[in-house]
Amino acid sequence: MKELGYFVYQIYPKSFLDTTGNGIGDINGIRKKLRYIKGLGFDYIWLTPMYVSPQKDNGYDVADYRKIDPLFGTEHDFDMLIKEATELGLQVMMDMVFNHTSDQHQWFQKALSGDQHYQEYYIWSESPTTWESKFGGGAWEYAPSVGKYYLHLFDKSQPDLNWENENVRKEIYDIVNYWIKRGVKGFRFDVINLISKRYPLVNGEGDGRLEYTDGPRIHEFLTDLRTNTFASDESILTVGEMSSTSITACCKYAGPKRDELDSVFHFHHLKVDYLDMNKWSKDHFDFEMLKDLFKTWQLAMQDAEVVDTLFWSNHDQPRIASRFIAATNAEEQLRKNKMIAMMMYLMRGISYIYQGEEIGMENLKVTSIDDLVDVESINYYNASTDSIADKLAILSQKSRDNGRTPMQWNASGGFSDSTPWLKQNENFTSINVDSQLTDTDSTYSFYQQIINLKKNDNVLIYGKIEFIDDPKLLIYTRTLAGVTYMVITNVWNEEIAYPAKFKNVIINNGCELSGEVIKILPFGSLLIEV
Ligand code: TEU
Repeated sequence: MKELGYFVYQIYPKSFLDTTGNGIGDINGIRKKLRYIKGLGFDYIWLTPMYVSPQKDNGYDVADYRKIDPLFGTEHDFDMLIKEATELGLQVMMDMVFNHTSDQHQWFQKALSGDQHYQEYYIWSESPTTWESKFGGGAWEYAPSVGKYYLHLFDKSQPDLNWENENVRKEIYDIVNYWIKRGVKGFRFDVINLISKRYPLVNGEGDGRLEYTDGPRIHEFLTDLRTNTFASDESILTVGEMSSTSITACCKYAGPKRDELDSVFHFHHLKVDYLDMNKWSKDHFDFEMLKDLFKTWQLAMQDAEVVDTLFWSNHDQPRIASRFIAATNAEEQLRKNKMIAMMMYLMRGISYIYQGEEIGMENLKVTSIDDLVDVESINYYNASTDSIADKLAILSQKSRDNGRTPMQWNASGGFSDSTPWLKQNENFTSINVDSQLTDTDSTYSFYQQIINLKKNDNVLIYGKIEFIDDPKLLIYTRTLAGVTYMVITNVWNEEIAYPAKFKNVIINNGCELSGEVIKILPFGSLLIEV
């Protein structure tokens, strides 16, 4: 399981670097920064969708799976990106969106104009179920030209594909093989555990998710997908994004036989600040839940020999630097950023770090709904009966756009010469790449240190993980061939004492080690050999 030591850098191209001056990041912007990414120690870059798309959901609404959207550059630019990345030792992972297409995809357009062959590519009903869309509202939309409703688990511009139809599955294999031929060495499959719907379609409980999550034919579909595509190349790394999944299902998706996927993303640990599982709530943090989730999932995945993934952020998440307990000054924030990195990336799994996390980029202060572009955020704003002030406060903590604001490259922003497609966080004057590159005590330098430390230490890559119960601290050990490391992390803005004994100190982030007990400052953390 050599991939346990891999580090993947996630790029959201629209917000990475604009080289044409149109306010939108592009492929040539990514090419310019490949050395920056390699310099941090990464093995892969994961690119979120850049295919032709009307951008209703920022590219997760694909209108042509084989074409790069001119918004991001040319086909040649893309080929050069693959070439240059590969030369630097960075493999390219593409994002494949196969639960749904855009309503602008020619399959759906043909379906709407009465072509029965293509109507069978989608899911239709005359009497829709009560399922809810993940973006709010109902999951069915009436198509007058067809006289039926079509299913859309996401936006109404994202009709769900009918995986029961063998023709659809074959189209998908062809698309994956097309990108393999172009030199892609990794795939992230978007909400892939939602593709098998349970028939006959019934309302089911609540929002209906049990009727299509980890559905009856999912393992068969994934095995067939693998056999017909990436099974041909052992070096291809796959990861499935799993929505509301279970440990049991994940142990099959990425089990030791590897006949489906190599690894999985699951999200329970990123809902510990949802009050009663409601995303649109604020000022909540359940530390016990976070601890239990890490322990339960890490141990279960280790026992089942499943490759887990380690991540705090992506383009759907608010910024981790701003989550959980707030820091009250810059010194605390820096310690918090370092603690956050140690807590996550020294566990067992492939690490995924999202652009900007390595410099501690923070959430936006949303002052008006006009600051935001994200369809999910706007739907929430329009549907919620909370006061405007509450809605803006909640969006400042939870909107997906918090994670999508343009990269902060230097003290003048550095993302684009013109107005960015999404407001840049005004704190770019103090939080930016330039100011951190040469500062050995910066968040950037710490991420670089952690990545290189882990990549060169088999204890941190393969070591057995065990958790030590503590009411206030999150503590775990990694052990291999008689060597044991301990990671101690304090998520609170208060000093905590812990009676640890150690042989060596590997990283000390804000701890006093001189007395009988270790004193851990607010947001402090420690990596020791015990
Ligand atoms: O996201 C899947 C998904 O359901 C969530 O991450 C969702 O955005 C979140 O729960 C909302 O609170 C994937 C993509 O990562 C996302 O950007 C797309 O919008 C979505 O699928 C549809 O393709």
